Amino acid sequence: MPLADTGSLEGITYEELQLAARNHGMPLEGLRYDLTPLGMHYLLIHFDIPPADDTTWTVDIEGRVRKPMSLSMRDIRSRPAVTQAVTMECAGNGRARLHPRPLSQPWLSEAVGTAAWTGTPLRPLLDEAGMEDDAVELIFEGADHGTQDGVEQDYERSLSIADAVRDEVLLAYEIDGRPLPPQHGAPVRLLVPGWYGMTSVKWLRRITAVAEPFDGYQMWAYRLRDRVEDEGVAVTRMLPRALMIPPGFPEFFERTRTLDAGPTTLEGRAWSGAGPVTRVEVSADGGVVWDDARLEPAVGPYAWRRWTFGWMAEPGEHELVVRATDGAGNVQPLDGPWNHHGLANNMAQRVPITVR
Ligand SMILES: Nc1nc2c(c(=O)[nH]1)N[C@H]1C(S)=C(S)[C@@H](COP(=O)(O)O)O[C@H]1N2
Ligand SMILES: [Mo]
Repeated sequence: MPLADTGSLEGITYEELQLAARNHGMPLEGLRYDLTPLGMHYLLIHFDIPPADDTTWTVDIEGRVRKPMSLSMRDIRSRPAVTQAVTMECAGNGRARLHPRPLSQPWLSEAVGTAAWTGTPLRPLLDEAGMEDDAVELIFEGADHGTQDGVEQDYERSLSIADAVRDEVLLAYEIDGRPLPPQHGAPVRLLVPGWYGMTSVKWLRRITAVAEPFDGYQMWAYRLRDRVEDEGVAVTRMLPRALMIPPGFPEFFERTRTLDAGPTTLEGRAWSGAGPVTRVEVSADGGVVWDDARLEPAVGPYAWRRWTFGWMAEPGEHELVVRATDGAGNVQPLDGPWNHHGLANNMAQRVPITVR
């Protein structure tokens, strides 16, 4: 049985609480805005936010390149700039609704946000550095440091050259027209639109071209596997998801919802890493009968789109459910899928509500 968003999380651990207090989500009423107000965007920080001095920071491009480079923030800011609206979601979003609950950051559904990111495209920098013929991947290294599962590391993720040279991949240094705040990766981060957030390495200080696929800890960790010893499948682009602003008003502690009977407009946002979603459906009876929601244009090619749905709320107990379908034909499932780390779980949101 899928847990409702307001379902019980028996036995939540101190360690999960500790992570939840550091890494906040976007309150779902934030789905109201095209661009998530700064500070309301979700955050995920594995270790500590590292100190960063804009005036001495460099991003070094090295390894299997013909001309290694060391770029200051002044160099990066003086290059051509692009601003694009991007919806970012944590691959662990929805984790805490799985049974049994994988122990990590206990997201319900709120690990998402959309921002206007400004940065310089990565590709021209790679062209200037000149990839050696045997280069297959780039490793992006953050300045944050810690241990996870006993492995001491700087946060590092890789991308294939083909994925890294796409036009939309940026070295981003502004969010919503302001310098990146420390928690979002100041002074500069990688931004990979369409992918789950783990790939957009914050506090970026090194890009290393390598001749072998990178198998660092954070590459191992983001794989779909039933058991920890399985090889698994790499997590890459975001699966489709629709979310709704919980209608009516909440009870403070349990977050249960109450709504007055009558016509009401349900609304929310939907997105996918395979391009804009093409369909959003709403059910008011727990997922038996579905009707199409109305879709508004996407905020950008890599950003969510708003949906609305007119609902005649009749007195009684209801369970609202919403699900998205993307252009590649992926439909949000009603259950699971369960995997060892609780990743890429895009099961449909359920909102129990009392109509009075
Ligand atoms: N250096 C570094 N980059 C990182 C992380 C991190 O812990 N360290 N977390 C990743 C994960 S898992 C996510 S979901 C996104 C979150 O980005 P945000 O906090 O700006 O929303 O950053 C990614 N980049
Ligand atoms: Mo994440």
